[in-house]
Amino acid sequence: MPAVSLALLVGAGDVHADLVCRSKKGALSERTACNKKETVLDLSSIGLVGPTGLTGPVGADGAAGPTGPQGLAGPTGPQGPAGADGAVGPTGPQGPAGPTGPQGLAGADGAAGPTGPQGLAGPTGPAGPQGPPGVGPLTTCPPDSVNVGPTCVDTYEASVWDLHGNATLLSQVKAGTVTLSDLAGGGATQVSASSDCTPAFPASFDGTGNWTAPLYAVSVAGVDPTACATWFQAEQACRLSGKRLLTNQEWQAAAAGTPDPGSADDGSTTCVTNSAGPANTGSRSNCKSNWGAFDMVGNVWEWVADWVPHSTACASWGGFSDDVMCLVGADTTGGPGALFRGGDWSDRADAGVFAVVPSGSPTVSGAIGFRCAR
Ligand SMILES: [Ca+2]
Ligand SMILES: [Ca+2]
Repeated sequence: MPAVSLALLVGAGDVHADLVCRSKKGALSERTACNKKETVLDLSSIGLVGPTGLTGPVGADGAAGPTGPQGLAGPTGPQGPAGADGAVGPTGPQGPAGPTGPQGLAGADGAAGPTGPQGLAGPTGPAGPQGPPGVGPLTTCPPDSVNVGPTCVDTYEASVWDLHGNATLLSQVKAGTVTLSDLAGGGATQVSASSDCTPAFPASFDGTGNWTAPLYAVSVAGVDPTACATWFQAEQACRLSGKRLLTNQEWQAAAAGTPDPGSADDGSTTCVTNSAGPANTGSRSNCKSNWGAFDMVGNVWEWVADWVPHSTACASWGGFSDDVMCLVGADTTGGPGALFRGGDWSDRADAGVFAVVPSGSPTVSGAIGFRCAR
């Protein structure tokens, strides 16, 4: 090895040289690395290693390093200014249906429909009220009367009473339940008893029937029947008791079957047809009609409702009956004739169920009484 080159190599004191490289031509150079065409010279092989050389000059800057990793994101910046309004968007989808509205006004009536079928029969209604007396076929009469077909005929000749305002007695009279004891106990007094026609009818119940104080006809046994009554008084006394006079036909019907003793009045059980005076009605047990009415023959004559022309004479029933019959002639001046029936206590043969006299004006009285009916 050349000395100079070696001196250079070891004398320079270059501390940066690590290797000594020798080219193929034998040139030596100190490098940190040898290139491919050089070989590394083993200094130990030559047995010489010099002192550390002087510090070499500053080397050139190195090449730029690779790019570093991305840094952390910075803080969010302030909000920017509002942008311009956008364009109108497309039409949205249809919304849901709203709630149901209130009911509308009623419409006008429609045309009538066809007639429907007949409905079922309704239930039977309650029984109706009792019909008026004498209209229907009554099956039960009040206690003061007997059934004669459709009519309730008083069982006894009428007695007329002043009840002096006793309302209890009046209700009993109208119901047909009053007794002689009730009348006496209730302070009632009889008017115009037939034996002597006293006390007379008062002026407040005179012969015209235009009364101002009421009197009442009653059907009770054991009392002297009232007589000396005009037709008008008899008719009003019946009406005030809720009754009426019998028609001539009704009287005839109710009298049927009554025994006719004529002069053979026994003064005890027979009809009163030949006695000194009237008897209490109902007292002659055998003087009873087929229907149960007493004293329709004799005792006192009895007004009936019917009027006819006032007759002028009496005749007879011929061979049919011995009873009196006065429907003969017509008085053209004397006013009407109201019928009275049956005879009185002194008529003997003239009395009977056919005895009929229309010759009395409705305003006469005498031995004429009456009976009522419903
Ligand atoms: Ca009589
Ligand atoms: Ca007779």
